[in-house]
Amino acid sequence: MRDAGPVAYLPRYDLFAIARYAHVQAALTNWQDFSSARGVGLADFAREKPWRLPSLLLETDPPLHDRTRKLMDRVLSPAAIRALRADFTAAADALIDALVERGSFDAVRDLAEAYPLTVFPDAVGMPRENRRFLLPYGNMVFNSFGPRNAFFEAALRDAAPVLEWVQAQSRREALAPAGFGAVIHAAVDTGEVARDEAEILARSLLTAGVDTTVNGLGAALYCLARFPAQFERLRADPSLARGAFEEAVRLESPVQTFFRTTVHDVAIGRDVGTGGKAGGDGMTSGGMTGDGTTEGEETKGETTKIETIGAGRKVLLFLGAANRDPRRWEQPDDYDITRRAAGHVGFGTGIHGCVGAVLARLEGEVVLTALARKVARIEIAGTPRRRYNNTLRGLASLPITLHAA
Ligand code: OVM
Repeated sequence: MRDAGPVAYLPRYDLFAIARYAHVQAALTNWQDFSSARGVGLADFAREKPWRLPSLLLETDPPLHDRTRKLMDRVLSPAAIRALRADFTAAADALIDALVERGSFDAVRDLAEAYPLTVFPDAVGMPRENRRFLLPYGNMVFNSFGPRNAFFEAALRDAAPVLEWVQAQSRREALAPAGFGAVIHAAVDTGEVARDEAEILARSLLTAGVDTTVNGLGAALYCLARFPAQFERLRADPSLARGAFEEAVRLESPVQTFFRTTVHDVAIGRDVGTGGKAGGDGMTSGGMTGDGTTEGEETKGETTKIETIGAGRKVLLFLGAANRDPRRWEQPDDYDITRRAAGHVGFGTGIHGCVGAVLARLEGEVVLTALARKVARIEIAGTPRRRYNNTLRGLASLPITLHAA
């Protein structure tokens, strides 16, 4: 799809696809042309009723988004995250000690799922019971951004029994007086958000806080297991842990795709340069009408077609493809923990850029630091199994053996 041009049309789902780094980056930072309010999945909320109340964060545009995002920025502020560091580090050290002792285990279930399922609901202020219910719920939501295919239907069946539970956990009464949930609900008292809005914002944490980091940690473990020379470098210098996690998010891109909807005609495909040295933003909007190819343009020896996407069309942004675009990255398919991975779009970018990225990065850092200090070698001990999802890329199972340092 990258090589097909700046934009490709996918007839099966009647949508446009953008897969080159420069154009994905430009679309993500252009909320004026690329709206989130009609849903960031294939379903167009202007035509079909959403299966749940839309997220007040993910599935909104300014000005509503500015108000809710401001609150969530405060909930997940650097200071709030700093306060968690000691507990998150202790939990990572304890878990890795226990797993080294055990030797062989499933890196997905016993580490990538186990770690976020402990530390994240604690930080939110959730009760201990039934935390695993967050997994089928997240799996369902991320499948629901895609077509109503077999993955979607299976995920819906798996999640049906926990839908009511998730809703109940978002309520003020269900959440501890200290924690992210309480901070959201306290904003009702100051009039910043309404009570029903606070519940939907708390739901965002429960939706987006677990499966994402499970697949981020899973990606990092899978990379370190497959690239032993990189794990050696990490062991030699555990301060590379943050970079090792970031590079895994770039390479594997646990969240592969998100949709936007054009609010008017949008022209795509002007020369946006290569290698991130882009001059223009790759987009011009308004004024151009019609559909399909408008004209060809010569740019540095490469003919770039300018296409106009009509108003009200779904556009699929391929974050994973952008993160491996050879126009932007050297040796894009290599896992290199000292690469300058900054600028990757694995956490999105722009006004909808991941609000929880600071927390994800803390989880990645402390888990990889513990591995670097306590483990001499990570051995793949069985056949990894993929978990297929319409949005997420990750594994259902990764049998490994840890050899103690
Ligand atoms: C939300 C939400 C749900 C899924 C993903 C996400 C990656 C946010 O409910 O706000 O961001």
